[in-house]
Amino acid sequence: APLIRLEDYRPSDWLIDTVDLDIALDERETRVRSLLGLRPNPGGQAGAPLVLDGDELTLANVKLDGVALGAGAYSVTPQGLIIHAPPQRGFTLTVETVVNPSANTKLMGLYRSSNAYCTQCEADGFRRITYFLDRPDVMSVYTVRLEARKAEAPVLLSNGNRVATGDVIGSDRHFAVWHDPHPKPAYLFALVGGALDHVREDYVTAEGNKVELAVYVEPGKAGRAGWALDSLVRCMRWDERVFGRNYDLDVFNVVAVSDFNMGAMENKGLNIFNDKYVLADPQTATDGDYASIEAIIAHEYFHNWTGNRITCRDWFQLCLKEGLTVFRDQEFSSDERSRPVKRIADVRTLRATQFSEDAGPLAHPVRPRAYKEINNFYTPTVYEKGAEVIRMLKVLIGADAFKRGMDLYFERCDGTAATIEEFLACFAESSGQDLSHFARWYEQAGTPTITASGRYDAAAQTYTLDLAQSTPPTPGQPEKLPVVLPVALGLVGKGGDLPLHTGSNAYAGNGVIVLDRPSLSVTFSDVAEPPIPSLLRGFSAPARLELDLGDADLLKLFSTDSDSFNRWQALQSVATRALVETGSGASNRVWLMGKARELAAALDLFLREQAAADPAFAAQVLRLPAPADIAREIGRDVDPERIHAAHRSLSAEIGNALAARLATLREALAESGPYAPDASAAGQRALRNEALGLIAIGDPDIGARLAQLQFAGADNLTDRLAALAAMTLIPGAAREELIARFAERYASEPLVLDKWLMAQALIAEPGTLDRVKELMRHPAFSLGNPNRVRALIGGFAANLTQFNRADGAGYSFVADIVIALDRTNPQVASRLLGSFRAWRMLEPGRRALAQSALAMVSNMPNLSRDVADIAERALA
Ligand code: BAL
Ligand code: ZN
Repeated sequence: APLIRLEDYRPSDWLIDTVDLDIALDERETRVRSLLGLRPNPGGQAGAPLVLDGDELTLANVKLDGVALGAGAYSVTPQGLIIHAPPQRGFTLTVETVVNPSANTKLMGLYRSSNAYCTQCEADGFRRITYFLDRPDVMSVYTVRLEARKAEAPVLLSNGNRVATGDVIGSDRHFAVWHDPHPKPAYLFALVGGALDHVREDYVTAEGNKVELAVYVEPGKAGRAGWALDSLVRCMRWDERVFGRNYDLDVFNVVAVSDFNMGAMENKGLNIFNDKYVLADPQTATDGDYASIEAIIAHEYFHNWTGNRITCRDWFQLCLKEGLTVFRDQEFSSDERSRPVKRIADVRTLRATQFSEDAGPLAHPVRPRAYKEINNFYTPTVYEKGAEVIRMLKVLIGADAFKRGMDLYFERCDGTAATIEEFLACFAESSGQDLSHFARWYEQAGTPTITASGRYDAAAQTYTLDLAQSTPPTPGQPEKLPVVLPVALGLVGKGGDLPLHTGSNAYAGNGVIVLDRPSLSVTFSDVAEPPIPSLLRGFSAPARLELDLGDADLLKLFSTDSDSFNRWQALQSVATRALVETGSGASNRVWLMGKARELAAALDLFLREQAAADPAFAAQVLRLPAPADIAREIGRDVDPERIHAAHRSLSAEIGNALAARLATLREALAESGPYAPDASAAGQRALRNEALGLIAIGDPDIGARLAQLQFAGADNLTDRLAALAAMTLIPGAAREELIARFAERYASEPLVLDKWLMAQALIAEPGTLDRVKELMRHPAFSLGNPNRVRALIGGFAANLTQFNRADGAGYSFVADIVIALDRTNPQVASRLLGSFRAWRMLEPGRRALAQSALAMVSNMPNLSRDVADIAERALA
């Protein structure tokens, strides 16, 4: 496949102002008639042929200005349709194609899910519906007529506003016409047809426009659509209040489908969702699901301004809409729930997904410079690190300048396909700051490490902080330059934060040091006592921090820091250090037990005095860093079994030492009243269930009994699933029985059974591979459904010890599935292959086995571009 480079971007030679689609839906032969209003692009190359993209289409006929084109006037290739000598003026092209939605297993373009028709066009699926200039900088006004058998598809939806409906006289068919007045790129096109139930609500925007909101779901599931609708109303209000953004159409529809490659898609006025991120009731969704639904509903809605009205000039600018929109949804969730807890959860995700991507062969900049397959760049780096970059920008220029910059961006770039440069220019202007150095965050891959140490001079009453940064090499970028790191900090004394006095120009004055060079020192004056530095407060930059601070000082920060994030981080740092020492073989179990007792003592005090005040925060504190975090920290010659053993020992010792405290805590937190999904009730459940997990590891007998009781007595899925998860830690007949009971109870609930599949795939025991193979034969599983694959096979690939079995059987199993899946759904296959991203840091035996599994995939003939690209980059 050719390498597509940012530097080769040039504007389209042709523009399409209007698109009139007439689509007659049929299970096997959907006819698409497209009337394009074309004209030469003044910014393009004059006299160029018209090269329309197309993929797996059957062309029925093509007309120019209404006249059929002769055979010599055009060519059809596997990549598209070329009109050799189009007139050098405005003209219309009418193209009729036939597609088979039932045969579309890639879930890109028009396909069937359950009994409905739906589409997914980002990044380049529209070319699988009709021939088109399928690039985001070609923006058109769409009018769409949909027609289908009334019985098969009573609901017909597309983008924009519905302008007509009616019956097709003399047939069993009907139609609907939709018009979207906002010019948009083809990747935002969508249609839905089917027999669907819905819930609806009227909404009036702050500007006074009435909007009909609706959430469509499979028949019989309307009772589970309320939370999504409620979330939609809340995020619309929030966007009006916080970003001054109002909605701009008469309708806003959300549709849930059960076969979907991504989480959801922001098609203009018609968001299509993976049903996992819409459907919720207390019996079939967990607290985590409620929170994800709220966040993803908001994310897709927020795209209406950051993505749709202002879209991307090209796919290299993907972070322009994704990083910014993730930032916006994170802010929304922070305002709706607990800001510190949300930050902790987001940083956990960032480290687990983005830091690990950055540390391996798939590392790439937030704005990649080249790609072979853009679908492989919907990554944690583009999304989550992209959001971190925006967050840093806000810290650097301040909230006011950030807001003015956003307003300027909305005003200046509305209706355009923009670039990162245009985006940053708005903030340079609003802040008066030169952001050219900051822009390096978009170009340079890799996770910087900040090294920090401090010196107190009692005589001079000064404290000097030495900071340095470095970024390890990543593919294609052997040498790294310093980036702009905002280091939010405090100096913590006995009675809390000390005042910060400094004459340094690196000190921004608001508790932030800007580390923008290889190293710098900042001296604080009038420091009356030796302080403990609290650095990177709120995780002010997406970096690793190597802090010259002993465990005793960290534990002091844990109990006294005014920054909640750093309190949590301090304890995590002590635990991480202990697990790295033991997991790398540098220290033994006896030493680890000493550390466990120190941690347990600190936790005991914390739980006694503070857990009740903020259970959600306390739950985060109780959850130790995951074994995969420790593997990444060790970074080389990783032995997953040793890390796992250290993790278990530490957890068991803490669980044992805290047994009484955890039991009391669980009783104090006992559920009162029926289930409610709000953050406060969810926080209590989170803490109770975190405690249950520790008890299960510390004392399996008590843990098993508590888990069984909880399973039997629970009135909601959160608690039942937590009981199942705790039981999976305890081998034996009782576990197998609970697993069986769970499956019986939820036999008709595929999304719940996904969690059941995953819980089993994550069991850290040698029997898991066979169990997973067995589960592939379970009626709940299907290789054809992305959610099922991600739950069972994706779950297994995330199982540190079992995917990385010493005999390599985990690797060959996953590699075989990647190859099989590639024939039907390359996107899901390539995602799964990404599970190998950390292979280079393994000890030599596993490294060789992982490499040969990757090579086996890479050597297969006829691989998709998606899988070939990941295999090639992973092995490079
Ligand atoms: N644009 C793809 C799905 C999302 O990020 O919202
Ligand atoms: Zn998005």
